[in-house]
Amino acid sequence: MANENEEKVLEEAKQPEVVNPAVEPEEDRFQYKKEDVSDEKGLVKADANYTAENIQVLEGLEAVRKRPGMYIATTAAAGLHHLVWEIVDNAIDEALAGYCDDIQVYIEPDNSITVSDNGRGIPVDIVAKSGLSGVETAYTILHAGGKFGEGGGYKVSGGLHGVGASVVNALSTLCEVTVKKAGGIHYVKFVDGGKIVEHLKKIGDCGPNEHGTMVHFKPDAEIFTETTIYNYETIRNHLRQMAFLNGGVKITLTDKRPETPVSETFQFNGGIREYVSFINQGKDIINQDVIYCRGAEEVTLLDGVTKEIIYAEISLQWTTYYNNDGVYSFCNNISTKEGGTHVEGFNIALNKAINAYARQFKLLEEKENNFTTEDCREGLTCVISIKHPNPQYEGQTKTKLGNSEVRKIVSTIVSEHFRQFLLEHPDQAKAIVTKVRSAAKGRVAAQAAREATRKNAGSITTLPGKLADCSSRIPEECELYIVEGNSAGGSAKVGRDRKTQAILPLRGKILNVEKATEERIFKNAEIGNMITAIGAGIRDEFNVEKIRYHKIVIMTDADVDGDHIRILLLTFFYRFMKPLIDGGYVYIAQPPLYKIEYKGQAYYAYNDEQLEQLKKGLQLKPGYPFQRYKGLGEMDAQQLWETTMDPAARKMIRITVDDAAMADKAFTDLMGDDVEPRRDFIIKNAKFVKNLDI
Ligand code: TSJ
Repeated sequence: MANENEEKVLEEAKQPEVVNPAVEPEEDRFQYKKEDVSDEKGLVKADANYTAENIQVLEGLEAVRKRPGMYIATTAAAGLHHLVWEIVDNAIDEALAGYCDDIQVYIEPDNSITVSDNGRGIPVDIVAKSGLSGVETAYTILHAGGKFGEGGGYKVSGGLHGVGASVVNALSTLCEVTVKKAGGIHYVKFVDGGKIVEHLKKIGDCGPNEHGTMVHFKPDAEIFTETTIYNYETIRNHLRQMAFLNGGVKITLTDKRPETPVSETFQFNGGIREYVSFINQGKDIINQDVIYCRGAEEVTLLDGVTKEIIYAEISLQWTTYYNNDGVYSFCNNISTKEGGTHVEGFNIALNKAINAYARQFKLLEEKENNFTTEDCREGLTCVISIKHPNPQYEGQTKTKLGNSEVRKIVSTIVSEHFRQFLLEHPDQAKAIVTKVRSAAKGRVAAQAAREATRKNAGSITTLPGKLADCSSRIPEECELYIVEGNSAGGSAKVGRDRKTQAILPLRGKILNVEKATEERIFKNAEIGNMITAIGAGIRDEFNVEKIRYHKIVIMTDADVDGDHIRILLLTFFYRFMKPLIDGGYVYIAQPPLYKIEYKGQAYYAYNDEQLEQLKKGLQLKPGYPFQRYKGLGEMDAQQLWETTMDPAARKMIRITVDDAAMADKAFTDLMGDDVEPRRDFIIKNAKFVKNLDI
């Protein structure tokens, strides 16, 4: 379409004149009402063309700026990243509609973001409803969603963060959209939270077969007050997950901030099958072939007329592990952390199919009880991904899928494919049933030990003898130090603040809970002590409201053994008291690595850089002696308090898990028998460890 024609259409539709914020006071434009038009107010004549509707548009974006929390939940780092997810989602939708297979994401040197795709390009012609071009509709009308053109599938990414490109615009100081389509390059630019600089305009020609959308935005530092710096790992993990969940789509991330840009490409033609393989990397596998189930069903929406299709995909594979939290579920590419009807449907079908198969082939005797769902899920890694036109979310964090029709759809699909797989692969089927059977046996055996542990949990009289408890009973102010070795434990007991700090020394290494059976875990004294001291039970029965300490601090030596113990402890908390990690109650103490004595005064350094700074600051001669701590035991009580335990002076690392799948994999890598991966613990954990000064 020719440029002049477009401009004519715009004119005819009585579009607002372009406003140049450089020459106009911004406040006036936002507060402007029709009856206020007057030269005295210093408004340029062009403003008279504003219609009520257009004002609403602007006010809409202003509302987002006033209360950003309503639209992106947080203006902290997570919110900053949500802007990227939102824009990328739009490109992924285009890929799901079948029109795009290449998405590029750039972190620009100034921490702005560029996302481009090779899709059809956002429609550039006028949308009847808004009277604006498709591009401007998407960018200025709240919840315009993806339907700014005709046809095409439903917008999949309409869930938690599917807030619309307009929200990104509202929260950015700069937003540029370039669309290549039908031989033309079209461009529009917004500034200062969505103020249009000049209407969408054809700025050049492109080849007749060239098409795509490119968006560049810079988040507003006035909104994102905590940080405007993007985290490479966070973006990388999210894009990798998107590539797994949308098999075949190629997503490239390039970080242009380093001198030499860093680039990674994700494309998984196997989709969620490869996702399961990825999560299971390094684990011993029960069934070599990842089982894959997929199907779709047409439903009529609440209006009784519109027909839409619900898609479901499930892939699963068992490992020899003992965990039963390996089910990762998604709706419209959003993680449903609290599960929901899709997971329920899966559980039902899984349980029925395994029991039916076991009975049919006499792997389960007539007199024996059915396997439970818990038995079936031990060691199972499973990804459930559904696409739903009208998802309903429930639960505390609104991450639980509520649509009841989904239960049946998923269970039917899983039943069909899974039963067929079992029949076609008798060896793998038998291996699965054997695994499930051993889980059932373990469950019965663990029951007794579990009973015993539960009876003890929470009662003060039975607190472990090794625990030096604090005197306060206010969990919010109480801290539990879990200390490697008896000698360091002794120093900690003497040096601590007795009112708020409790000490639990650990003797040697604790059990690797990921490799041990549940029965052995319950019989392990060190683990029993921790469960009792924390006092809130474990697993399903864990009640975070009952924890006796709001800070659980792991204090180990800065050596390989210390690393190992720390990882074992984290694995234990992750597997048995996950809400403790989710709630940010777990910390790692940071003891100093070096001490310099100078003029009767002790100086500490926590890393090599600090050591160098210290030497410089004190103007020490080369060769001036300093002590390198090999373990906590080398510090006396006073030193331990001053450097590591005194809340006023200490530094600790707070553990957070923001991606269960990632964490599970990291733990598994670290659990391996190689020393190397364990050594890189802190580096690897950059994924889910946040530095915090406390
Ligand atoms: F919205 C947005 F700006 F955030 C954005 C949209 C950002 C990015 C990176 C890509 C996209 C986008 C939108 N890519 N592709 C599309 N496609 C459409 O908007 C589109 C194109 C054609 C038709 C049609 O029916 O002809 C329909 C749609 C929804």
